[in-house]
Amino acid sequence: MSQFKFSVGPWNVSEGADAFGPEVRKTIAFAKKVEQFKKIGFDAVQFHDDDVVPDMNELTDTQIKAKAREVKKILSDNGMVAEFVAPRLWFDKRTVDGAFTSNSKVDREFALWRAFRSVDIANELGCSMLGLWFAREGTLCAESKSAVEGVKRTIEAIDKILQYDSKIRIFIEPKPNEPTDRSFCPTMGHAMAVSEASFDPKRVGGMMESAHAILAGLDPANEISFALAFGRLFGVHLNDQNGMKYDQDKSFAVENLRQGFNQVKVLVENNYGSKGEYIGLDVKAMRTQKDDACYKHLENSIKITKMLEQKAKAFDYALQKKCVEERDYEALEMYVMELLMRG
Ligand code: XUL
Ligand code: MN
Repeated sequence: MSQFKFSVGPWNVSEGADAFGPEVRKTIAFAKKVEQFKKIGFDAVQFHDDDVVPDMNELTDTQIKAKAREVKKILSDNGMVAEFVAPRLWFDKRTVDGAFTSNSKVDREFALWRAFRSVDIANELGCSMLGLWFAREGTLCAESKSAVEGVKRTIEAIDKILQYDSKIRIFIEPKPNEPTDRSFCPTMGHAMAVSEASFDPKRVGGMMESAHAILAGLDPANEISFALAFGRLFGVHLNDQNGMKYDQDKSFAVENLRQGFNQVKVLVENNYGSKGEYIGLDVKAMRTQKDDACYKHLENSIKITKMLEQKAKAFDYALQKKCVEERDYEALEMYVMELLMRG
């Protein structure tokens, strides 16, 4: 039995296009994906605002809410709920130079409009979480923006969202780079500082993505721990990453098994999930996957998480205590290796 419930985004089953080549798999309708997600073992779906309401820039507030209600019905029909809604603040022409931190006032206003509509969509879907991944909040040309102003504008925007809806909770999903070069909010430490500076810190938390932590040269389990120490880990995106390259979103723990184990271990130790939090996955199928095997990365990631959960639950804390008392960390390390390698 697992203590965890899992969530997934519709973008995690994609057509496989990348920066160097076109789509390689057929498009699967949203309702079909939801049906399959449930079969695989997911309980919740993560959304971008326009995953719920395509072409939302062309619609009125009333039309946006009506479309969100249609999506809510698809979720309910499949026994699923929504985990969060994240405004897609990186695709539109008006977000070319960033969103909340754009140098253009009109563009900053557009970004806030999307954030407010995302809150409306979340309310229609029956969830109270807004996700902020600051894709372009930073610089490509270091001298093009003031980083001081950038951080202040980020906090101001968060305060406006908190004021727009007294129930909404916001998570920041930090990432150091890609597509921007230098992010204004690259790590969980930055996310917690922004939270602390906001108008209602208990409503602003962090979401840790393993690949993003690795891209920052940090340990994902310690990034999780940092947010937990503040009581503000609102979500996770478990996945994996082979070194500091482009963002890979590999299946969880397939590259860094011990790091994967330690992420699950700290979640288990801190009773993650007891306040309704999900183990969110943000994993991408390899471009080489064929149509009929395009959910395998999700199935594998759930399976690996549950296997590591069993390992974490079998962890011998008495042995750890003895090793710590004797300061024999070689013995402790070898114990972890044996725990992970035995069947
Ligand atoms: C980007 C990333 C996003 C967010 C949601 O690297 O992880 O998919 O998780 O906007
Ligand atoms: Mn993510």
